[in-house]
Amino acid sequence: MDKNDFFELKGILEGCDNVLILTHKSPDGDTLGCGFGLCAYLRDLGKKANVINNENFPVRYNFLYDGYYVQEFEPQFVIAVDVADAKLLGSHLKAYMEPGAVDLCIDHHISNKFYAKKTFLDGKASAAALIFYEYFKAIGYEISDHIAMCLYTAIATDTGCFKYQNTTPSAHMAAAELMQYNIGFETINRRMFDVKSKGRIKVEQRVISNMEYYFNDKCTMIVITTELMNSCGAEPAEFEGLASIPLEIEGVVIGITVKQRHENVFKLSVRTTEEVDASAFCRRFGGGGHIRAAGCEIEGSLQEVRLKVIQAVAEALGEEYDG
Ligand SMILES: [Mn+2]
Repeated sequence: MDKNDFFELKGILEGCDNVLILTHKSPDGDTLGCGFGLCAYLRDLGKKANVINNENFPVRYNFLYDGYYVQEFEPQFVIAVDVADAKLLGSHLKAYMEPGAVDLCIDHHISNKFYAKKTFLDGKASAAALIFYEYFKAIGYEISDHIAMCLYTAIATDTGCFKYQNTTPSAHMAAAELMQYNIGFETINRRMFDVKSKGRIKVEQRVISNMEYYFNDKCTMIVITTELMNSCGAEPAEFEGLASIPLEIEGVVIGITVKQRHENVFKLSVRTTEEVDASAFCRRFGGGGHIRAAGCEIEGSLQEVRLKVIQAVAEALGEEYDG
């Protein structure tokens, strides 16, 4: 995106009113940071705007919506932030999945489906929030501490605290400038990356104690059955993002998380180090993704699924496996 794009975007945002800002389902720091940051900006311009999501806003991000209140108005303009596909809006927002229902989309996913009437896409941005950061800079808008906090949180979370492959010098530079505002970055990072709920610790405890090891510990697998989920007494959200755990063990080249969806349907999340292509691995089962992180769904009983997966791992590692 260049100066002309930002100038065009400025025209659109200054020209609209009664704005509905849509965030994606299972909302993360980027979609919420962009949503509440944009909302604060539009309200500062004297416009009415609300942020909506498929579900309640997660409590762990409550500092992003501290002081936020819903305004009364008839929506005239709909903006989706960090939403690559209208389907990702979630079932409660079905009305906005219709073609032409979203006026503007601001996003950074190269997989964007161009479902909105107008899309501003920067596939190189580590987070959609970087587009807003560059935009505010380009138009000379003085952001508040709150907006700085929203953007920082979005960039930090989408880059896994500046650790993931998608982290860029631009992300670091934006974060460095945002740190100069009163945002409490230390508290944000502690809350986003270090603190876990009691329920979550219980889940991790169960999952780690049941971890399965294969092929001289080069492959680790965790299995999350419905029965385990019910017996932990934890919230569904506390079972998210477990896929990185199998790869935390030294020497592991492929880490697999098997999660029961239905009686005979299991969802696989595969994480790998340099040696194995996760995307190719998941394509065998009709899935896909990135080279280090991919997913697929396999049908069958847990025993059948486990066997299929271990056989596929054996092939990927060039090992022998006779069941
Ligand atoms: Mn994002």
